[in-house]
Amino acid sequence: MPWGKNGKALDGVRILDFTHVQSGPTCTQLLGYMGADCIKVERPGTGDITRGQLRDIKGVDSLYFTMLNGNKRSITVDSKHPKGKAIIERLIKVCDVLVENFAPGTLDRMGFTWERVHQLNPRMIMASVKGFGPGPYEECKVYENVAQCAGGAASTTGFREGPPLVTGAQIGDSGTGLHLALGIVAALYQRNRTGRGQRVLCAMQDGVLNLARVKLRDQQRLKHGPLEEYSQFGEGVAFGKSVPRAGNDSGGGQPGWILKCKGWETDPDAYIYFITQAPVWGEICDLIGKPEWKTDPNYATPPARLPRLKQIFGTIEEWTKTKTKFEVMTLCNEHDIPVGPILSMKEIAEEQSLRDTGTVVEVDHPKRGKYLTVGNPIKLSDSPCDVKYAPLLGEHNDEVLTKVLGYSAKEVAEIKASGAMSATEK
Ligand code: CAO
Repeated sequence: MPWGKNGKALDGVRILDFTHVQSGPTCTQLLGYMGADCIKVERPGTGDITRGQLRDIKGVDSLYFTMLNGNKRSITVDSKHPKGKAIIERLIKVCDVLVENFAPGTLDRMGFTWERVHQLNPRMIMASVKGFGPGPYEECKVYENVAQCAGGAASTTGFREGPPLVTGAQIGDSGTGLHLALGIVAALYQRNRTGRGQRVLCAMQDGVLNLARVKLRDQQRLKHGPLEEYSQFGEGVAFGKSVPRAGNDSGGGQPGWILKCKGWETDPDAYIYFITQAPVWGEICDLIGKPEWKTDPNYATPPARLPRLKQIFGTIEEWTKTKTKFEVMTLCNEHDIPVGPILSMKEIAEEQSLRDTGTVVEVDHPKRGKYLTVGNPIKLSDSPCDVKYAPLLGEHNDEVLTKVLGYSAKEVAEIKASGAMSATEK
């Protein structure tokens, strides 16, 4: 059967996309990549605030926005205007999913409580990202790094001697968007049986904690003794009451560390992540010129190596420093030794294999011209992903009003004259 003959996985699913900034848009963009029709409702005039943030080209939607809103349609609706509310109600009736990540209480203030939405369309799935789940912080606004801190990631990231650290990977925003997308697809699946919609809630704190669960594992292990795979164990530094920051320790059962490679003095990314995986320990010893370590009782077994990881990685580094990160990668892979070059964003942007798989995609935008975005990282063999440019603000106003909502030309003219879809004519 030809690839993609059956359309896309989420063909026929229509989404009322009330998202903004990053967490919600990540979710709906993914669903759009999988074929859902995402109708993004934006505030007239400005739209999603990110359109104007971190702009690189004057007057053109930012990359922040365009890289998170591909495969969507945009309509501008003032949700506080009576005619705007009427449009949203109509959208609720014809859509399958409402996705939003407003601050707590915002949607209720607009008049779209879960009860109201459910009454308008009992089949609708209403999916929300919030910073925190029910509890003491549920009313709080939350951004990426707040979630990283409150979800346990920051306290366990960085070096022991330094302060907590946030990571560049947007595990709070994009990570929670991913969780939400899974919740939506599961709710759609359940609706096939029950005919009923339901609420889906992902709190960013929960999403981060889910991704940091190995650290909660270690928290519990601490009760029974030191964490021997942490390099601080080998360095003789006592553990406190909480999981410490572990630098570049692997966090798993196979010790690893980031090592310098040739050119590190001038190139900030001339490093490699090196894992001393136990099954290939012999190959590692031969490769770095330490064959005697294979039988030396101080190095031959994983438990014997744990207290001397720093020294072991120091010795391996003497070897990696003589080669580029790509040479180390090639040499190690010949022996199935797991290593990973530290790739800069420049290298990733230029990496042909990522272009070939559609993970990095060049998109043509009517105002910006060509830009790179991240395509669908989830590859479905029978659901091709064609990445489309992020819509201009209100680009699909007429199309959605007439073709999706069935307004007549006269009604469209009245709506427009009322100011419900524009920032100025109220
Ligand atoms: N028409 C009219 N008004 C609109 C509108 C529209 N189409 N869309 C939004 N608005 C209004 C809202 O009604 C709200 O007004 P009120 O406060 O008067 O009710 C106002 O815009 C602000 O919306 P908001 O509260 O969601 O946005 P904010 O800038 O105050 O806060 C954020 C932003 C991200 C902190 C908050 O939305 C939030 O905590 N979201 C949940 C967690 C989350 O997703 N965080 C991740 C952000 S990065 O991905």
